[in-house]
Amino acid sequence: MLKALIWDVDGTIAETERDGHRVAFNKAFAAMGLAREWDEVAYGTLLQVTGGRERLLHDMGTRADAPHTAVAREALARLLHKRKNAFFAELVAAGAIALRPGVQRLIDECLAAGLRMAVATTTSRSNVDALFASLWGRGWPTLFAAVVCAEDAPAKKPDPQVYFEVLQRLRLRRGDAFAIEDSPNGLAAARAAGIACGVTRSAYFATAAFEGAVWVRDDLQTLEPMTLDRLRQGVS
Ligand code: XBP
Ligand code: MG
Repeated sequence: MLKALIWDVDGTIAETERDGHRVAFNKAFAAMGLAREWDEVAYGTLLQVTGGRERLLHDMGTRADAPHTAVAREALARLLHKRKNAFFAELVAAGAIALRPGVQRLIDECLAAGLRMAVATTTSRSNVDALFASLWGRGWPTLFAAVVCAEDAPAKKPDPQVYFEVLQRLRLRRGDAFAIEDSPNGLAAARAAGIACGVTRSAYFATAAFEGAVWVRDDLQTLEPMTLDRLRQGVS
């Protein structure tokens, strides 16, 4: 029986990538005097690399103006990532990012049906805290029974580590949970953990293939008022 719904964050709960993280990365580049800007298209390609610091390192690997040693690149990536997350927190605190359609209704329905909510994300904990505080206020932790972030599961999606960690914290088996993701890497992570997964397409993955998803939707608004079976099967 279904006992928990596990949420991805970036792209699933909110469209954070294009209007949040990308903008914040560009502010960090400018603040550190780097002549670099990730436009919307380029950022879409970079999203194949999960993890902001890993994304920065990957980009440096393709640039002639990047530091030459691995140590110097790592140091720059850490600094930029820290600045980026601070800018991201400022952006979301200013209300720049809203919940995606249907998210609140699904959370309300699941909680009313006795399901526990959890989070499985490759983003930093500070980003989750800033975003969720802007969406639900400082009391947001009461909504979720487990929140697993990059610091708790350093092997980023598509690695299933983050999902295994959620299951462990909830003391559930994989068949007791259902995941919601927006990206191929996220779907792959949930599937590798043996967790059934539905996909709500985000802006950057509007045309991606999602083989193995239980269902694929443009957003969660099109999910009919739910029964637990409907959630699993995507029946409407
Ligand atoms: C999200 C990510 C993150 C965010 C930025 O993936 O890959 O890296 O882009 O967050 P998912 P950080 O939606 O699968 O969790 O900069 O903190 O990594
Ligand atoms: Mg995502």
